[in-house]
Amino acid sequence: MERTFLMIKPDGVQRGLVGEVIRRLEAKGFMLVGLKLMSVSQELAEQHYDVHKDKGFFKGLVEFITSSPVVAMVWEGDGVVASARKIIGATNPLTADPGTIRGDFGLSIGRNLIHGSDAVETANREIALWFSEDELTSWKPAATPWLYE
Ligand code: D4T
Repeated sequence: MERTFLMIKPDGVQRGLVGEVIRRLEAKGFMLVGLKLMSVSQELAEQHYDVHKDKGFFKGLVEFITSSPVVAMVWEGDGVVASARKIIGATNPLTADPGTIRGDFGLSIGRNLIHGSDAVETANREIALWFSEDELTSWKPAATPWLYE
């Protein structure tokens, strides 16, 4: 089954939106298989955003992500990578559709509340970066037959 890495950024945690984010993904039917509140080291932040290391916003982004705790999560389900990106919404919260997390709660690109892996390969890399195998739990929700044909 497909897995994705989601991270509620410091603004989402500070604004008390952790429950709201988890509620939306649970209500959709996705399964939580890993969850932790943590402070992010400089090294982890730089590795996570390695693809952006030459961009002008990289330094500020790393400072922001390391400034206050985040909630790191792994979610599982058919098509979860692309679907979670839709639930999260466009990178810029001002243009993100209403009904998405960023569209409903955000105002600026540098405070866009949550990260979601952009492809299955990225998800696998990010899950391995943020979680050890023994921090992930495989389980079968009782609702599974009511979610999948
Ligand atoms: P993430 O990776 O956080 O899920 O965001 P996106 O996938 O939607 O967007 P991204 O990779 O292009 O950007 C990563 C991260 O950098 C911040 N950012 C981005 C920023 O502060 N200024 C900018 O100009 C851009 C493009 C926001 C998300």
